Amino acid sequence: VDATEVELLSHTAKYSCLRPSPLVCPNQSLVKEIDVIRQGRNVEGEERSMLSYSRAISVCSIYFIVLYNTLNPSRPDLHGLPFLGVKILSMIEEFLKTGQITEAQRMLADPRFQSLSAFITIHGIGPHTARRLYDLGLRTLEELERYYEVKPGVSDEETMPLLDAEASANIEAAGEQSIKIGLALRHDLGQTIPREEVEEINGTIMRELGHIQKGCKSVIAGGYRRGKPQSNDVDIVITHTDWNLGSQKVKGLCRKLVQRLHEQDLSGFHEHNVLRTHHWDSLEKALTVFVSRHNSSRQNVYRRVDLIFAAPEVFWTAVVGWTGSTMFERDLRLWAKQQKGMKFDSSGISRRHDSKLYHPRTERDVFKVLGLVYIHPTLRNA
Ligand code: TTP
Ligand code: MN
Ligand code: MN
Ligand code: MN
Repeated sequence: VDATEVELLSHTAKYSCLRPSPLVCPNQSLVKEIDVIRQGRNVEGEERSMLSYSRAISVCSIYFIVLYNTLNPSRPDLHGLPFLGVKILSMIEEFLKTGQITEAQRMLADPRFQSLSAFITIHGIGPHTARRLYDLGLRTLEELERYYEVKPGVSDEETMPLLDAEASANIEAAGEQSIKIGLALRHDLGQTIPREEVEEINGTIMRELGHIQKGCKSVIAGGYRRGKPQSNDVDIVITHTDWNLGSQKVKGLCRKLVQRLHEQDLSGFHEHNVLRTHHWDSLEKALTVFVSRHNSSRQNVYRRVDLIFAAPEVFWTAVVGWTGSTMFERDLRLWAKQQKGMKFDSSGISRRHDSKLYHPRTERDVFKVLGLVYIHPTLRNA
């Protein structure tokens, strides 16, 4: 990488949606180290600082910047790149010299960091709740189980009643219920899901959906679509194939499908839209726990499944919005707003000055509407 290339890079580096980001970058161990610091900021609720580290990671992941390589002893000059401030540059410098970053090592050894990091692995616990629990004196997941009176592995409906309408209306109660579910199922939900099983879960769900409404189709989005060999959950975006009447046909389907999955004993516990207080978009969706019977020789496994319903006019927008990565999505929104005078989210694309709506018919159309060069899903791992 020479000076002119760095200059070119600094333009595309500002928006990760302008450049290809493969799953694995050549600076993986550096990225891992910076990610510890990012996580530290995350659990402490320091969002601005966390975002700075996320951006630094994203820039360090640009695949043709090989920061350290025995075959490439002359390192590129990083000073021309955005998002790499004095502090992060000195950390990178330290890493290149010693293979470690002191602050990351200090963080890993910090008991508070260890507890908070463990707590947020639980479905339903975010950084804010994690800190609240820590302040109550709780330190380990076993202590959380006792605090919430959850028996590990026990997850039948007697001990884990379904969220009723009343609980759903009460965010506090719903939040607590999510945490109880998350704790009871933590050993299952902590396991990643292989691609083959992701596909099978999609197949089962679409078969069930077919009994309620014919003519629907789905795309598996999320990390699966970006090529991850193992996913933490399954994200399925669903629409109807009839461009003109589909919008009517998907309305209310989410609730019906969740109901049916439940009747078929396929959906363990549903928490309809209760997990997050702020939503990224206005699409109908269900964040569920699904009973997967993937391998007959194995026991049932609980899996997190997100079901997202979109009208045909916004289906591809929703697919792009739910494919991620989170950084790629963030930059799509920023790019649309800052460079195109448009608004992008998973539920639609519009022009700011007159609110004109765009209805892309393909994924490539989504990129075209936003004035972007198409980037394949497997290269959106910013
Ligand atoms: P996630 O399922 O949280 O993450 P992921 O699929 O990239 O990775 P994994 O599940 O293996 O950990 O989110 C999928 C994408 O959906 C994410 O990149 C951004 C988008 N998204 C929304 O649009 N709205 C939401 O509420 C969430 C949680 C995600
Ligand atoms: Mn969590
Ligand atoms: Mn996912
Ligand atoms: Mn998800």
